[in-house]
Amino acid sequence: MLQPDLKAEDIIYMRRCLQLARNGQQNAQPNPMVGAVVVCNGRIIGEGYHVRCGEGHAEVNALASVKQEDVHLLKESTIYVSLEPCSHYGKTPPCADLIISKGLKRCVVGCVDPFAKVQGRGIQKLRDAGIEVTVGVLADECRALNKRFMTFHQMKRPFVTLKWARTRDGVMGVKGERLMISNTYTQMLCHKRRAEHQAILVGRKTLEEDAPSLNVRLWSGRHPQPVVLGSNVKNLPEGWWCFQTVEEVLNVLYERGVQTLLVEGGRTTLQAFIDKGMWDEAFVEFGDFSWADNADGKDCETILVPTWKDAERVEDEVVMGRHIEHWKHVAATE
Ligand code: AOF
Ligand code: ZN
Repeated sequence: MLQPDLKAEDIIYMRRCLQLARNGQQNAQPNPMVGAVVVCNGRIIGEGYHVRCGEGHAEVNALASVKQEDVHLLKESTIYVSLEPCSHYGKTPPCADLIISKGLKRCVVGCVDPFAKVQGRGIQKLRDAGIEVTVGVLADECRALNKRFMTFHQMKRPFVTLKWARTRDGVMGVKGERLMISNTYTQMLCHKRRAEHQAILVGRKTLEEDAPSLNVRLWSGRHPQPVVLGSNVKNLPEGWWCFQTVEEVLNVLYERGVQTLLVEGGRTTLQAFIDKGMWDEAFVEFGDFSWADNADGKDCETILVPTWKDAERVEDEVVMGRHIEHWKHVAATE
């Protein structure tokens, strides 16, 4: 439902903010992706986005892009920002102060910044300075764009992504054997996924039996921090972190500022996160065979996929004919 005072042009310019914000996909993290547009009488006179963590925020870049001959128009202009302008001194000075000093007339905000040092204070600062502020234009889309950042700050834990591969008949693994379900293409995607997370976790059994390296080899990007869940872990590799419970994992990662966690199994570990309701998205790769057809009458003990509820299917990713189902936890924050 549209807010009664929502103007059609506000939606158009907020869409532009969202589009600009997405340009920060690779380098803005762990900061959010944010876009900003400066508009005077139906004309965009400046725009920008948050390019890289540590550098200028979207508003700074948008205001810096206004041409010298248009600077006098700022007093009649509206600045659109997909996230509330900040009010704190972080790596950069507060954007709310900049907007006030430039004398803008109006500010349209997509959604409130959940970061504890901001949380509405940027909006308040602008209002106190006499700037007309509209909040909540395309709010759901603005929040969804930064779902990881939002979850981290609102839930005070990392955004948790689960990942597993299964045969058509629901087998994830076979005791005493290595069951290969992924192919070259889906492995590449899996490494891309790793590069998109700050930490990656497996259970003690997976570490001891498979000795996975959990790094990014088939894609280019940063290696996530490897973590193992379990007690009495033997031969913990150098640089790995080890925690005993799901709660401990999430608390410590939050304290250390880790916003995203990829859980790659095995079944017991995945089920532990599901049972605690501590997951946000899941990627399930479907292999192109059934275990039963390939078992050749072998009497092996199979490990079946985890069971869950509150899971909603979003969309499939198809990689060279392989389906990777994408699910989200319906209780999760958007
Ligand atoms: C904005 N506009 O474009 C972004 C904001 O360390 P800093 O100075 O970069 O501040 C990071 C925090 O600022 C981040 O956690 C989030 O609350 C906010 N991000 N704010 O006004 C932007 N990227
Ligand atoms: Zn800012």
